[in-house]
Amino acid sequence: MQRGGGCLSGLQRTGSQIASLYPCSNASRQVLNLSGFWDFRFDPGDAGLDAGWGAGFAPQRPIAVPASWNEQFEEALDYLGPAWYQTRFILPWGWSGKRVRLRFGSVNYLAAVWLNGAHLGEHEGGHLPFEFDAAPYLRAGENLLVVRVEGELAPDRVPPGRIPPDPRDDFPHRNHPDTSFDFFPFCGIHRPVVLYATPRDAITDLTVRTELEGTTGLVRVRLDRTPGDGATARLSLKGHGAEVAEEVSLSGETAEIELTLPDVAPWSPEAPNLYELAAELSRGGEVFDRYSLPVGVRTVTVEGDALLINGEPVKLRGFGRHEDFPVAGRGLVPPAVVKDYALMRWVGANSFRTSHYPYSEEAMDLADRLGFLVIDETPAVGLFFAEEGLGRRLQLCRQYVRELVARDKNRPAVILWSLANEPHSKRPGAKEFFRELYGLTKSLDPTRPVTLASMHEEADEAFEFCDLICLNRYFGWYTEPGMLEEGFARLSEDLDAAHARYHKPVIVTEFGADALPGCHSHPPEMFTEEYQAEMISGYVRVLEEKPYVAGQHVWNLCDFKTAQEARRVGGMNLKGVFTRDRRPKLAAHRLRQFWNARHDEDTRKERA
Ligand code: GCB
Repeated sequence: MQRGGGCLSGLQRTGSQIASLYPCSNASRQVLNLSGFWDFRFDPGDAGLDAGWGAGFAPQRPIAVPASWNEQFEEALDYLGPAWYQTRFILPWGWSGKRVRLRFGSVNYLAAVWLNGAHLGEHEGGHLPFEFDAAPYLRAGENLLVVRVEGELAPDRVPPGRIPPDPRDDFPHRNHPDTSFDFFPFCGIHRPVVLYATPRDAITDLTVRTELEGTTGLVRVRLDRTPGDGATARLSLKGHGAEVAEEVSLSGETAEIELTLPDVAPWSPEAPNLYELAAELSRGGEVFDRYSLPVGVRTVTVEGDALLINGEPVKLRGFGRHEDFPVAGRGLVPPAVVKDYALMRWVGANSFRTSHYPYSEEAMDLADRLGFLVIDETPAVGLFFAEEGLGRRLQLCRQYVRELVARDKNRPAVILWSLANEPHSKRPGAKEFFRELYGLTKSLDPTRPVTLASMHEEADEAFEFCDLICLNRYFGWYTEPGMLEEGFARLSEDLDAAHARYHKPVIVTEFGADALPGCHSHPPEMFTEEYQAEMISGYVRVLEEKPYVAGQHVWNLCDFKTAQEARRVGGMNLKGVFTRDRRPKLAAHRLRQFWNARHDEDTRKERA
């Protein structure tokens, strides 16, 4: 299929707004989920804008929302847009006069949105939510929502693609589609689209920060609301046999309230205790808006060589992962979310990194409930620092940090922000770039350590702006191929050197080997299940010996789809310890032996 150019220059650029609180239904709020089968059409000649498809178009075929389009239609695997979606819905009874917002969980990569022919605006970047004020454009009865999606790869986008080859490189690395990263650039509406109604006078945000003082939990909450007349804000925390509440009168748009929980039940991976925080706004004794949020009381700190949760050192054991599932692509598949947590539990993992972009809010909710520790990563993967387009890439990264922190700031499971994966940060511009992103992240959330994952063996200037350092390592695979013992020795030396250079805790955020399921050899050879199992076991042994290593994340939980290239059999990265359809390879069993003491302990607790 031919590719379209994809430029929205003909449109007035009106931005979307940052989305924070996940929409909910209660006595003052309602949600209309628009997931389902929408009308769809490809637009390879990019004719839709001039033809006015924003006001509605002649449908070509149905498509499932949420899901990527690439695996739903066989001729569209590597088609990256533009494409058009539309759906009709009836405005629920009683919504006129309310504050109504249209919220997208994730559209990859560029979304332009029309409601009843009016252009609401655009959003750039996948994996993060955005929303629009829909109220002025809604009609009683039937409404038409149209979305144009475009996912072309370009050097000034993040993540970037189609990067001009370096003329000094005499054997340039080629892949198709031409990504700067190693996962398939799936396109489409990937997470639920909802319309939600609140009163006009409404709570717009809650920011929760927790501290522990001995056995007492302190919960500081900032409440934001729409501009309005004076009101009373009441906050209560309930759970684990306790209920505490505070009230303040509110004349402006924010209130700061502190709640104290004596004998708190802290949140931890072993006991992911959650309290229900209920916020209410009232006037004259009548409650007119309310919102509830699960809250886990816990602290995260870095001290010397250790990462501490609630003052206790923790060692992360887990995986880098992908949102990737047959047919749905990068679209939300709730049963796969449940399954992946079950597989991680089965292996004995306590953590994962949202490599290489933020995962769905639905998946993050489960991490909070199940007690997984999460390194929450922005979509900044494959960054390069050539001058051209650098300003734009920085602007996008800043936007992603703001959107990510707004979305996930209240989650106890999120213990670290990761600013990027494997930036090509040896260029001079990289240092200032990360100084700025680190400063921004700390200003938005001073409570969590900040990091990024690097592939560099020599000094990485970007680590100057990290509270702990994350290394991706493939000795015995990309280097020392077929020579496991040499690989383990280099790993050991490399880690000691990195620790001596930075004096910060180290997390090895990637290590692993491709294994074709069912391919065996003795002695172990590359691409066999034995080689993968031996390599992972050898790494775990080295990592367990280093006191400053605060975490080990195997790459990857499951095999995943990627761009086609000579190293990737069948367009797949086969470093999963489970297959793409979630069957274990030898390495999964081997890891379980290493990590299962923890798993058995968890199972005993669950059964008790
Ligand atoms: C890496 C990247 C990851 C790749 C992996 C690999 O360093 O961070 O995205 O998939 O290596 O398998 O090559």
